[in-house]
Amino acid sequence: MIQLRYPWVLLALGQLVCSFAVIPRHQPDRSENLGVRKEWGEMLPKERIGYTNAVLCLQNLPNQVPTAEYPGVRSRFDDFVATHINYTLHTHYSGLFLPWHRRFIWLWERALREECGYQGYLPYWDWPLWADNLAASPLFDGSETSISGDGEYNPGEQNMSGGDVTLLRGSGGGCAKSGPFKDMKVHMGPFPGSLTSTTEIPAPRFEYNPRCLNRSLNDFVSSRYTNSTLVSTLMKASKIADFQMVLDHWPPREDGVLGLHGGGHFSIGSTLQDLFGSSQDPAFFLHHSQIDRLWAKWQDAGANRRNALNGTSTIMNPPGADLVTLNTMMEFGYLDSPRPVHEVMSPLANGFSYVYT
Ligand SMILES: *[C@@H]1O[C@H](CO)[C@@H](O)[C@H](O)[C@H]1NC(C)=O
Ligand SMILES: *[C@@H]1O[C@H](CO)[C@@H](O)[C@H](O)[C@H]1NC(C)=O
Ligand SMILES: *[C@@H]1O[C@H](CO)[C@@H](O)[C@H](O)[C@H]1NC(C)=O
Ligand SMILES: *[C@@H]1O[C@H](CO)[C@@H](O)[C@H](O)[C@H]1NC(C)=O
Ligand SMILES: *[C@@H]1O[C@H](CO)[C@@H](O)[C@H](O)[C@H]1NC(C)=O
Ligand SMILES: [Cu+2]
Repeated sequence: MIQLRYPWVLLALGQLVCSFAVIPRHQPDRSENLGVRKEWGEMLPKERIGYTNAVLCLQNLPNQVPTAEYPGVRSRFDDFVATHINYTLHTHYSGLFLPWHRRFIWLWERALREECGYQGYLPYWDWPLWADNLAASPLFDGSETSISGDGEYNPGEQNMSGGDVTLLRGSGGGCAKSGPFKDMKVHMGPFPGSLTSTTEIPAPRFEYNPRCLNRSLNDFVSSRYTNSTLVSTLMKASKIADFQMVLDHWPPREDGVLGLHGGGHFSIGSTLQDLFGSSQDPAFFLHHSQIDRLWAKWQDAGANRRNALNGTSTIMNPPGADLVTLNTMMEFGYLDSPRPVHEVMSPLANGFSYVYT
């Protein structure tokens, strides 16, 4: 048995949480066309191929993050990988999780459109539709119109255990066998499963370590941790602290021990499971699009939700960490200038102009 990665590891660390509630003010930005982000299965086959071709295009464009300082960065795609690694310790299990990832995936969508000629918008992975059979989903069926499916069967892949919970191994555990990302290389990681510091990015940091996209579809995990019951529990949260808890299972609960966020990461294989390096699996952006979608719908569904925040700007909210407010600045390294949290609280303001189906 190997130790489960981040959802368990982090339980050892302390926490401190807090929250804000501000009156919603929600003005659509009329200066841009409205983008409609669709579920993968709703997109036409040629639209799906348009998306995956644009991702492959980013993997072939030159990086802007300097390789001299960040040796693993070899493409424009890797600019996003290094940025995610660089800010992981601020933007996960913290008050910045939702706001930071909203802008991060929007920057990704913009790069696909502006640098690779993608005509559509960011798709999302609606977990419950396929939670009982990932391999049958249009996302992970391994066809040319998927985002690649299962990996080669790896007899060495182990069940995972943490606390008193065991997750059975998935059906792959090796390189993605087919589909558009069969031959892609990830360049950074893997990162250790245990977090030993909340302030230092662990080795291998930004080292160059080329390998394949590693997949292991895992219906055991998806059916228990990304199903419709959990999504409806999420949407019934009355406070942002509860919403974040159902996403990230804090504190641990038997009926949702990974949280929906961790559940998605653990459903697809070791590349997506890596807390720091997970954005190397193209499924990352569709997973986070779904998280952003549910947050946007939740924000729309009640007074005082639009600007609600809870947590600090450090992973696991250790005592003494800075509380996140609407004026907290978020950093994006080489991808964007720093942005205050208040700029991202609506998908229809401050340069954002998108809705979800
Ligand atoms: C954040 O949420 C937690 C859990 O509900 C709560 O105890 C805490 O008071 C909140 N923080 C603030 C500042 O409201
Ligand atoms: C995983 O756990 C199941 C159920 O306990 C068991 O049947 C199986 O042998 C285990 N597999 C491995 C690889 O440990
Ligand atoms: C896939 O990931 C697993 C878990 O980290 C690892 O044991 C295995 O060697 C990897 N397979 C390949 C082909 O990279
Ligand atoms: C979702 O999973 C939980 C366990 O995590 C289970 O209690 C519930 O029945 C499941 N719901 C569906 C629709 O499968
Ligand atoms: C990493 O973060 C530091 C501190 O904000 C910043 O100076 C640096 O440019 C960032 N690097 C990347 C690749 O994002
Ligand atoms: Cu992330």
